[in-house]
Amino acid sequence: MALLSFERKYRVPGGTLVGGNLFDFWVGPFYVGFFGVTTFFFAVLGTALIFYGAAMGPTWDPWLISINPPDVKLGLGFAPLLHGGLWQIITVCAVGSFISWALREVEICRKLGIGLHVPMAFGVAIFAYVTLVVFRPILMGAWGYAFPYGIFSHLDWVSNTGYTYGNFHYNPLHMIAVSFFFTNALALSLHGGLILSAANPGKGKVMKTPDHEDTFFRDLIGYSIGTLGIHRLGMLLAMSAAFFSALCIGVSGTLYFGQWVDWWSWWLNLPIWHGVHGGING
Ligand code: 07D
Ligand code: 07D
Ligand code: U10
Repeated sequence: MALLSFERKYRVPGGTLVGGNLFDFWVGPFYVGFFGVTTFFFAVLGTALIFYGAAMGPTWDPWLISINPPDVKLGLGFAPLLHGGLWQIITVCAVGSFISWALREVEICRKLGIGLHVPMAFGVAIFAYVTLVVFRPILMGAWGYAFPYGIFSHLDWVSNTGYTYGNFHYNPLHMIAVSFFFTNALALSLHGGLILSAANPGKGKVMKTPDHEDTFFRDLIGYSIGTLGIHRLGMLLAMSAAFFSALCIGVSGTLYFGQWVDWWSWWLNLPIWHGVHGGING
């Protein structure tokens, strides 16, 4: 079915979670719905507050604008507007708009009668963000441990926070997250490459089929995960990457306080070689 006639068939009332038919309409290509209104409200307010904070700050250089969380000394209290209060309201707006966006995705899925996989996947990204700016600061006792809203300043935060725990690369959950990110890129490039290779066999030749795709990987590595399977794998890899990211930072400063390299002493202390003359520990 052509896109425009499909849209006419599907653009009918129903499937909303909140608001009944009240916001059940489209503006141009965008479905609105109750959560479109709340997304719009939070996003406009949050962005306006970032501009207000920039106007109060020392620079309009987009790389350097930074809306900072309150000082660690404040703990978990409300901060004065220009000393972290703006950051707190902007954080409420960000969480509000991300969750609204996910619920708007849910409403669109319900209208179309498809599964909720896309909002579930986005939910993991939201979980990572909320871990950084809400869960971890609460567990550590101060909003000041969250990251600042600025392009360069948030990079400084990542670097400083990393070195607070020595070499962050030794964080085993960071290793798992990084490996999932790398595997995700490998899987997407293999998948994109395979589909394009079957779709483009060369000028004047007929497009190839999923049988060709299956056979390529059977010939190459002895196994094909299949046309549906590769999408399941992709979703799993991507969600795991963000999930283990949330865990790796979530435990730093809440469950684990030392240098990550020291965490590995359990390995050196395994009875197999611990205290063995000439072994790892001398
Ligand atoms: C391509 C989809 C489009 C989204 C884009 C981002 C804004 C911010 C606001 C100035 C893949 C739009 C940007 C709305 C403007 C203000 C106040 C997604 C695509 C194009 N980061 N980060 C970037 C965010 C964190 C890190 C770029 C957001 C953590 C490193 C962009 C968040 C940590 C590097 C950006 C967030 C961290 C970046 C490109 C939220 C660990 C880079 C992003 C809400 C996760 C890279 C100068 C991109 C860079 C980069 C946005 C959180 C680390 C500005 C919105 C605290 C190491 N981050 N980031 O393409 O060039 O995403 O930085 O959590 O090297 Mg970041
Ligand atoms: C949080 C983004 C959520 C976004 C949302 C949507 C808008 C709308 C609108 C475009 C999670 C936002 C949408 C704003 C935009 C329009 C219209 C995603 C989030 C909800 N690290 N490290 C990670 C690597 C080092 C450190 C994660 C690699 C050093 C710290 C990932 C290397 C030190 C933290 C990762 C490396 C260090 C991390 C990030 C290499 C510094 C974190 C991905 C090769 C000296 C962070 C949850 C992520 C984390 C994190 C990768 C190096 C420190 C696994 C590959 C050794 C402190 N690092 N890292 O989490 O886990 O995405 O955050 O060297 O906090 Mg690391
Ligand atoms: C995939 C796929 C596949 C496809 C695909 C794709 C994955 C095989 C079939 C999709 C992939 C691509 C297209 C590739 C490119 C994508 C990326 C690289 C990902 C990153 C994407 C981007 C960077 C683009 C981001 C763009 C966005 C988010 C759009 C920006 C949108 C807006 C600014 C409007 C947002 C809409 C909202 C909030 C809801 C509706 C609201 C409005 C229309 C605005 C008007 C508001 C109202 C009418 C409500 C009134 C509001 C009120 C009362 C509030 C008032 C408040 C005040 C403060 C005034 O696998 O298959 O192909 O294509």
